[in-house]
Amino acid sequence: MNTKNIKFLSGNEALARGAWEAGVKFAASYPGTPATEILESFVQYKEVDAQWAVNEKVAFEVALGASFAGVRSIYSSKHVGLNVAMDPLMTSVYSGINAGFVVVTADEPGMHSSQNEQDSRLIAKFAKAPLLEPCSPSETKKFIKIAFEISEKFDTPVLFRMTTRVSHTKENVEIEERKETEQKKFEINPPKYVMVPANAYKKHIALEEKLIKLQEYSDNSDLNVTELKDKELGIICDGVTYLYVKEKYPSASILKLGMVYPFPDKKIKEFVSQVNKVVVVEESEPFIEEHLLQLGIKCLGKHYTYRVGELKPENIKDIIEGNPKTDYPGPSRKPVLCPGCPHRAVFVALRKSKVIVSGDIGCYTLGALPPLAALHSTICMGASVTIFESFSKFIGHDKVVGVLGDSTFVHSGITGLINACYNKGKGVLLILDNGTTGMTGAQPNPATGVTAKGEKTKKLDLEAICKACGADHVEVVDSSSETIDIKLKELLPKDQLSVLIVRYSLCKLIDRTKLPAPKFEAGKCKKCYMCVSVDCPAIFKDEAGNIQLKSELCAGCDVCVAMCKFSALTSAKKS
Ligand SMILES: Cc1ncc(C[n+]2csc(CCOP(=O)(O)OP(=O)(O)O)c2C)c(N)n1
Repeated sequence: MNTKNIKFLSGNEALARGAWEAGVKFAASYPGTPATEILESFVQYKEVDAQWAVNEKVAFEVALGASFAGVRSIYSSKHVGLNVAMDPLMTSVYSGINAGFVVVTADEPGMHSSQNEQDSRLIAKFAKAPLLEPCSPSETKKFIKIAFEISEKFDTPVLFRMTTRVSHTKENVEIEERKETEQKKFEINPPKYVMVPANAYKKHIALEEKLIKLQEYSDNSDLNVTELKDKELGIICDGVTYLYVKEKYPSASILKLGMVYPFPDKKIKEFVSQVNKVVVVEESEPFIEEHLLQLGIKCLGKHYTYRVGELKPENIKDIIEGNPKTDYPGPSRKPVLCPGCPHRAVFVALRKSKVIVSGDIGCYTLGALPPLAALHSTICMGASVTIFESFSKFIGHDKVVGVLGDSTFVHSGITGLINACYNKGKGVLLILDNGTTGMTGAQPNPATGVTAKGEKTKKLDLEAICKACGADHVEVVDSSSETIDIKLKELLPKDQLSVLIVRYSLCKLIDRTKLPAPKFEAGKCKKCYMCVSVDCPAIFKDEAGNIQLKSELCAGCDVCVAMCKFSALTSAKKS
């Protein structure tokens, strides 16, 4: 092997590399674990116009538009992101594409950083789109190229399912040259591109016929591989599970599905006829298992307990022996806001005010955890504003506050704010504007004024847009607890909808500017523990009940200093 042609790549990096080699010219995404690094990897390729879109629906549509315009194009997001893009997905399978179009969804079994676990294989069946699923970074690079070929051969978007382990595992991957693709002409063709009922009806008939052809392809494709060994045990699996099975049952016969939908029915039946016991080993939902049952094939699937959480190599034996899962491992450590995070002071003020807080998804969701415990609902991106509208109507606008970040506001908060203003909602909405998409690793968004490629661009004026949405009062404030406290007291009783844009000069984590840690005088400490109630990793109570301040972790925000009534903690900035 020529080592010059080898790169140590994660699954996400291999995916971007493979798509680049396949001549992709456009990539759009919205950040989200475990998919974020896909778009971040595309940024390095000058031939690819790579963009962070404002949300996944927009990302999907601009990418589909690029395909219609004639260039190979790719969409990527985390699993819940595809929910946001479901509307265009469901109809783009009717219209079909022009140049190859691949839709990547990165599922997160175990939800290390998500609000739920979803199995996107079910979306393939629902949307009637083919779905490919690799087991490793090398296979990801190989499969993504095939995905573009399938897309063009069958005139369809192709779903490409990654999972956390495949996205984030690294291995040596053989790299190849880019194969440039000619831009295809966009032919005006309303029966194909205009999905009104009369056209869509015909397209639905065509789609059903296309699925039969895709099933034939799946049956004949090398993406689905039979490995016949010991005929006592035949295992059907897909994705990373294949590697676990190989590790634990190296002598078993295996049918590995790389094209999971449409199912290769003939290959499945043939495999089953050659082995004595059939077991399906799959992560998340019993997608393959249920299909086998539909085909009338007797097989052992997994106990329902394995639908929750990641599948681990050590689970394989229990699944094959039909044992339920007995442990649901919890998170290994409590997530916490970074030292110096300006969100902290806001939640200290919200906790003090005793308001009910409808929250959202971002770093600030950590304000829900004790001891801050000042965020009381989180469902999906943008839902802080809409739930806040109903809270304010049915609980009282002087008792509730909505909180979301700048990226989330642009993603799906704006429509909620228009709705709240239009429908006469009242109360106080806080937009925590740290100028970045912090939670997913500080990607720029329209309120940052920088593109994915790091170029300066038009910066969204949050104040102007809130006013245009219909907010009665819009004000930019700093993030100190005192300011938030004063503003809440002033604005909550008012019969109006107020938006407070809590603007931080810079997210301290990204800025890395460290201000001096406060001084701590143990002799003055009365052990009231108010300082540790701000939930900062830099200040904590030791086993003996004494306060410990780790100055090497401290970012000098002084939120703990403000909590100390006995002057045991004093700001180093003042002296
Ligand atoms: C539909 C969907 N897309 C993406 C994500 C991943 N995600 C979680 S929070 C977040 C945005 C956070 O940015 P912001 O609202 O500015 O808050 P910050 O983390 O900077 O405080 C993203 C992209 C998600 N959970 N759901």
